Order: sequence, then C-alpha cells, then structure tokens
Amino acid sequence: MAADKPSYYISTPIYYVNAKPHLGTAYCTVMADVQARFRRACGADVKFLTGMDEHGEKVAEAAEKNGFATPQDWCDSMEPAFRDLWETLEISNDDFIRTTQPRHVAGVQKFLKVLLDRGYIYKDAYDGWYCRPDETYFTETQVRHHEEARQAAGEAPADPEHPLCPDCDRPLERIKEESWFFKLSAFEQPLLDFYEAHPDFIQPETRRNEVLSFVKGGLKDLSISRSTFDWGVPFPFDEKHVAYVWVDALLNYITALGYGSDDESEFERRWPAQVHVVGKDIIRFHCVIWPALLMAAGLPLPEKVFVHGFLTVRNEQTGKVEKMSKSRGNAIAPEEVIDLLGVDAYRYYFMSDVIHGTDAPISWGRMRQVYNADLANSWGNLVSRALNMSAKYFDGCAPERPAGYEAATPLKAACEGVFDAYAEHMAAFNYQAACADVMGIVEAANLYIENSAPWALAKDPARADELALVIWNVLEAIRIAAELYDPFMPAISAEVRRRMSLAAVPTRDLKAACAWGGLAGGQPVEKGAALFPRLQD
Ligand code: ME8
Repeated sequence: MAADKPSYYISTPIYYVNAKPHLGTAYCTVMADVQARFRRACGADVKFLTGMDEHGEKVAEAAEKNGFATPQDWCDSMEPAFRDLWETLEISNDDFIRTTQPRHVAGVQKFLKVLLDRGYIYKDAYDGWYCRPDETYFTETQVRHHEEARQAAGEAPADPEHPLCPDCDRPLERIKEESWFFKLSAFEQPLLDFYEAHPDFIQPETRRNEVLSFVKGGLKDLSISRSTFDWGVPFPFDEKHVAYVWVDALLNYITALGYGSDDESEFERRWPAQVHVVGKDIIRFHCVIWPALLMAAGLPLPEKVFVHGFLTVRNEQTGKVEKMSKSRGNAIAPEEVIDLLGVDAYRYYFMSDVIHGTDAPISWGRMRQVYNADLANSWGNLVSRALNMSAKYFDGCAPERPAGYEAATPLKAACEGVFDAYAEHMAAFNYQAACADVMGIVEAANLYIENSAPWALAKDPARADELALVIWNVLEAIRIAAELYDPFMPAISAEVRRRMSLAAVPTRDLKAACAWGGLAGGQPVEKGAALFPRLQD
C-alpha cells in the first residue's frame, strides 16, 4: 500500500445471495471494474470492493427450502457462483465482503451503539407495509398513491389485504411488531442542504432530481430492526432484535475498511469512498438512508453515487419491457454471452454500447454487430495487419523509432489530446464516449495504412525509411490504443503487448504512456491468431 498515492475507493452493491449473478449484476460489477482499472492506470491506490448480502428472512427461508441445515451453509454454497464469475469476467476486486463475516458483524454492532449513544434510534411498535422480495418498507400514503395510479391506468384493483409494491408490483405484507426506529425524519433538511452543497453527489442529474423530490416529499422514521426471525446481526443492546437487512448491508462499505475492528487505520485513510456504483432500484437506500445514517453517526459522506439503469428484456407474453432479474425468471446467464463473444468482447459490448444512466434493451443481434464492426473489423484487424507487416518487412521485429518520429503525421495528430478527452469521459462513467475516443485512434490507423500503402513502399528499397516511419507510427498508435482499451479488455490488451514484446502489466501512468514516442522499436513482434474471429450473422 503506497500511502503517497491518493486512495480511490470504489464499490459495487453487495448482491443478494439467493440468486446467482446474472447479466444485470455482472453489468454493474464490470462497470465498477473498468473504473477501478482506469484509476489504477492513472496511479491511484485503488480499493475496489464487492461482496454478498447474506442476512434477512428471505435467505433463511431459501436455506430451508433448499434443504440446507443452516442459512450460513446456504450462503457458503452460493459464494463460488459469485467469486468464479467475477474471476472469469476479469473483475479486479481487492476485497470481497460477506455480511456474515465477523469483521462486518462487529462493525454493524459498533455502528448501532453509536446511533444509540447519539440519540438517533428508539424503540416503538411498527405497523405497516413491507415488500419481502425487495426488503423495503412502505408508508400507507405511498401504497395508496400507487394503487390510485394503477387504477387510473386501467388495472384491476389489488387485494386490499395485499396491495402491490410501489417499486416492483408484487404483493405487500402487513407487518406488526416491536421495532427499533432510526430518526430518518431528522435528516430531511440536512440531506437537502448536502445535495445542494454537493451537486455531483448523485449522478446522473436525472437521478439527482428523483432523490430531491423524494426527500422534499417528507421523510418518516425508519424501522431498522426485526424480531420475528433471527438471521441477522443482533442488536448489541437488545438481542431479541436483528438489524434490518438494509442497514446491515449498507454498512459493508465501512466494515470492509475495518470500521469497528481493533485497527481502523484503513478506514481513516480511505473513508469517505470516492464512488458507490449502484443500480437505480437501490437509489433511495444509497442516496437517502445511507447518507442519513452516516450523518447520524457523525461520519463523512461518500463523494459520489453513480446510478446506472437496467438491462431490460421484452416479455414475450405481455409484450412489456421488463427489468432483467432472477426473480422474474427472465435473466440471461453471463456464460451464454461469454460463449458467443468471449470475455473481453463481452465487457466491451456492455461498456461501450450501453449508456450507463439509462435502461438498455439487450439484443443478440446488436452484440454481434458491435463485435464484428468494432472488434473484428477495426481493432483486431488493425493489430493483425500491422504486426504481420512489421514482422514481414522488419525481419520479425518492430522498426526502430525513426529519427523523425516527432514530425507531424496523421496518426500522431489522431493520438494527441485523446488522453485528456478519454480521461474526462472515463471519470464521468461515460464509457461510450471513452471507447469512441480510442476507436478514433484505431480508425485513423486503419486509414493511415490504406493511404500510405506500406506494401507498395516495401517494394522500393529507396523508400525504406518511409516504410519504417509508417510501420512505427502504426505500432505506436496500437501501443497507445492497447493501454487505453486495457480497462475494458484487459486480456486482449495484455495479449497485444505480449505480441509486441512490451510490458506484461498495464501502465500505472496512463498519461505518460499515451505520450507520442514511447515505442523504442527494434523488439520482436508476433502476428498471432485473430484476436476477434468474425462472427457469422
Ligand atoms: O439490491 N440491469 O442486491 P441485488 C442492471 N443486496 N443492473 C442490474 C439488474 C439489471 N437488470 N439487475 C440487478 C441488492 N442489477 C442489495 C444491495 S448494497 C448495500 C445491497 C444490479 O442482488 C444493479 O446494480 O438485488 C442493482 O442495483 C443490483 O444489481 C441489485 O443487486
């Protein structure tokens, strides 16, 4: 750990253990991974956290239904599904937190004590609506408004005993039990003041507006304990109660840094997080409840919550576009897409073709199209042609960096300034634009090859210097593009560098690596097999 480098702490949601990861969960995890890799390439001391959310009534029920002796056994049996997929997808997380780990339980208990000592929790009776699949409480008013909206849209009235969830439209349950409450209502104004003072806290802007209007609508105190089951973190001062699963889960972001342990130095060094990456379904938890809990505990708030949209699929029966989710039974397994595209192209497709703030329909046709156009025909083809020509004309090597390498060429012009634009797009999670920046280099290189026709130059010994300049220019552009593509396609970039006898690992100083002239030349190069074999339509 290098204390002189700035810490960059980034997280994904911790996923529910009851369902295996699918394209949606993988989408969020890859998105955070790309950012983590980019920040490392820029020299930051990155901590990238993901994990599993293991407590709650649903988990205890699933364990029983699946014939496991304990909920813990059930959670343990699910861990490989997550860890293995993340490894396959080249997810570079530095830590993997599970909410059943002692380090997490200790942190949650400390936090609850802090809330009690600071006067922000109290015991009362809860009587209200609860969505079990979403683990979310709803007020009478929220439920009534939703029902009115449904009926206004011509839908049949719901069973009054089980009105429908305002978020997911599944039946709610009435819950009556003694509960600890968090004084969320005390944070309405402090939250509004915070959003105003930190306009970048919630991104994109549309999501920010959604949160603002929710908070302005008024906040009610939140039930944060359950006493009718025991699969959760016990309240240290009232063992009959376990922490509400969301309060438990949100705290993972600090317990993973050692909050509540004997050594809180990492917590002190890395908190607050630079960004939590989450889907739009859990925006209120991350942008309202989490900041309020932190304020109540006297802790700083994360710098940013980046909210992405959903991958969607069309329901063949109803014709409606739905969120892809395991519980709706419409989820596509990541393995299916990996079989078609391979891992790096999978990552590239979801990161370059989906605008990360909005919902995106998934289509196999579009995946093929993007793969063939961007990867097979443009990037892969460029690498093959260039390495092939270099090996052929320069005796298995790259030409030496020519004396006039600093002179203006179309390719040098195409590479200059790209880092700045790319870095800005990456930092804003605008991966589509960042990939387009790199594609600009790739296209310029393919065009430059066409226009300078190295195959013709190679026939004329008097033009050997010109040939060396052209091939060196193309290899230099490939070197730069491979570094810029590395966060998206780490294995392919590593393979390109290997074929060019360059460093095995990506750069830690991306800006410097993108400066024109870095390729010394003279080293062996290898054409190798096609990086992206063309897919049939
Ligand atoms: O909510 N498209 O866990 P979860 C895009 N345990 N992203 C999707 C998606 C889709 N169709 N479906 C899921 C939980 N996701 C809690 C989180 S954090 C303290 C606790 C992604 O397993 C998206 O990022 O339901 C969403 O927010 C997350 O998975 C929810 O995962």
